[in-house]
Amino acid sequence: MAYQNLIVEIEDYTCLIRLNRPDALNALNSALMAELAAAVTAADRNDKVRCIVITGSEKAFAAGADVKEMATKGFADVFFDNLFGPEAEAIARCRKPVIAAVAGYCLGGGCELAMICDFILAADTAKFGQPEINLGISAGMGGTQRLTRCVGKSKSMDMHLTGRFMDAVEAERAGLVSRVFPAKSLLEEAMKIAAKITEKSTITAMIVKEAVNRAQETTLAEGLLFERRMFHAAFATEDQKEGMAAFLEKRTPQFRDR
Ligand code: CO8
Repeated sequence: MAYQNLIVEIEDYTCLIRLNRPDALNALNSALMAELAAAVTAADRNDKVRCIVITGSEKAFAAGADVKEMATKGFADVFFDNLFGPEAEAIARCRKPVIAAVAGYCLGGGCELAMICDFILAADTAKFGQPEINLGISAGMGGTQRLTRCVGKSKSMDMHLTGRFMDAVEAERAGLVSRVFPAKSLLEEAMKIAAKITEKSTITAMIVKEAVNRAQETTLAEGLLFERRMFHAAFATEDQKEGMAAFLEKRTPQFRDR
């Protein structure tokens, strides 16, 4: 598929998706979101992909939903369009690991998109924020829910109510970001981390993703039971036999996703 707002490359089992609206700081318009949902869904179904990296430019991961596109819309327009709901859900439904590599502005819908990903790597230039309140709206693609689960109620309220930006150091301290790199090496480091993930059994990586996500969505008792059952299920895979045999034989495992 030819994309107008993305650059998509697949190499060595990693699908790199670059948001590409440089004139608008990668603002998320309907066309970009539809392409992104399609690209992530295609990568999820592609046997040549084991990990996905979503990134933007040096200046911006994404400066939010496209204000120019939204400004004149009324309630009925966004309600019947279900603005960005299906696209966000399609990205969240991806079963393979998805990494956000964030440099520069990561605001509003951009921050929400990064939080839909499984973890966030940040450049030291990254600025996170939910400034929707300045536009007379609230977050609408998961910000009030995911940021709160991520950084706790107090900091989430602060971010949403003041619209202030959080730098990479604060974001890492707060648990929004897993690691911070110098801006120049962000993408290289993100691709190295993706490559590490592609060496694992993709079946196991997908089980891990499902189980960790359960922690956000269910009770501790249900989550623990789900984890234990998935742990038991892993013993039905050839990759478990290979992983344990390789450990005992002091060699690198050759996973076959079976
Ligand atoms: N939408 C559209 N265009 C944008 C956006 C945006 N969010 N952000 C930047 N741009 C455009 C600017 O209009 C400008 O274009 P032009 O040159 O044609 O005027 C270009 O990008 C460069 O921007 P600036 O000149 O403003 O660059 P600065 O470096 O001076 O400032 C900032 C950078 C601070 C990032 C500034 O651009 C800014 O504040 N942007 C808006 C940030 C914002 O409010 N984001 C939240 C948007 S609302 C949202 O995300 C809702 C999410 C819910 C979606 C789900 C719906 C259900």
